[in-house]
Amino acid sequence: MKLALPLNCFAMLMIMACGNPSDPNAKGGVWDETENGVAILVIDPQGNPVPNARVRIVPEQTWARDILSDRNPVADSALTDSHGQALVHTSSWPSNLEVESTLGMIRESLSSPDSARRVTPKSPGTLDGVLLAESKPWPDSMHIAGSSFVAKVQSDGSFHFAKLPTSDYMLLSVIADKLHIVATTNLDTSANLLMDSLRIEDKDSVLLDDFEDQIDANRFHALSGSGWWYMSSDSNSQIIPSNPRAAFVASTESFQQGQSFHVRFAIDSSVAGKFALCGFDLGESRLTHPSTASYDLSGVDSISFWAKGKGSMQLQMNGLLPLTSQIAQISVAFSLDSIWTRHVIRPAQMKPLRGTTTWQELAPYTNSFNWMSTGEADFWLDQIQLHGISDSELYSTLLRK
Ligand SMILES: [Ca+2]
Repeated sequence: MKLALPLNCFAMLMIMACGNPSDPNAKGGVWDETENGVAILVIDPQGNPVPNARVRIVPEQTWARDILSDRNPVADSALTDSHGQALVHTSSWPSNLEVESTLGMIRESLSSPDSARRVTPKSPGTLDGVLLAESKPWPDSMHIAGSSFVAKVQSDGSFHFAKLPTSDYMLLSVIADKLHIVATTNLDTSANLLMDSLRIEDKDSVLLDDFEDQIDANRFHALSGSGWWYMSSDSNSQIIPSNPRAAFVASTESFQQGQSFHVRFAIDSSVAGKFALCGFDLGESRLTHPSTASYDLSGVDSISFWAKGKGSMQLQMNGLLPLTSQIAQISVAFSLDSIWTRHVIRPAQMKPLRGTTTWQELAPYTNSFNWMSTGEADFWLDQIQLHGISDSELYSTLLRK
């Protein structure tokens, strides 16, 4: 999670402060109480406490089960007191914190209990959507993954979220007792977002990323977590720019006038063994342990992406084989053209990178994709797609009871 580091650091500092016996403000008891929850302080931008703010906590692990069972996914809720403080409890992590007050709203993902969470609500946005007639019969309601937010689908196929905090969101509906992914989006403060012509169907492909948002994770981040990352053989082998988010480029060179991923590989290829790679996890699977997070790609019949630039690249697919707990990799080499070119990779083209793992062995346990170069390369990338599988199938482990 992109927010994890600064927030955890903040929590650590607060815990240290609480633990100092000479600190007159020490409140060890609060920490005891929040071993299974969050102590929250809601303040306005001037630092004044916000009383009567509604605080809710929604565990990610039980969210799908609760929605499919027609139960409220909120584990606990409370109102802030006159000091702007409230306690909410859960023993299930990660969980999402939702705060709603007259001042506005805020939503945060927490990976562990927190004894001193300090938040300032901001103006909410709205989200309106319209389902296409051909998607009939329409579901009764539209849910937002990992949240308490739900909107009724009207008889004309429209739905309306009157107030939502800034966040990235995944919209889902229950159809025939299964959760289906409808769309992903991200909402800014005070924005009024309209998503029309929404389709509910089991598509036979998954658009993993088109780089049209500013989130340095694949399009399913709101459900699965995950991010774009770099890795290199040594500190002199680099990918530029060094921050993946700075690599999202909207220019006349981008794919179909949109936003694309553009980096330069700066690698001294005269020295053997040097490389750099950029890639993303299909999901962190915050619901299991990160080291066992994998997704079943057995149904995938091809992987496609658009690329251009200069240099030689490899697409690599990585997984963790459960029997041996070994990281397995398969890969395919391709050259970059100066014009946007669609690359379609079929399973048979992917060869073992280390050892003898085949596509058939690795596909059920895939956890990430990356693009690697062992020399200088100018690399544009867009429209990364899996074919032969739907998004709801790919993330089915996160969408069932
Ligand atoms: Ca794009």
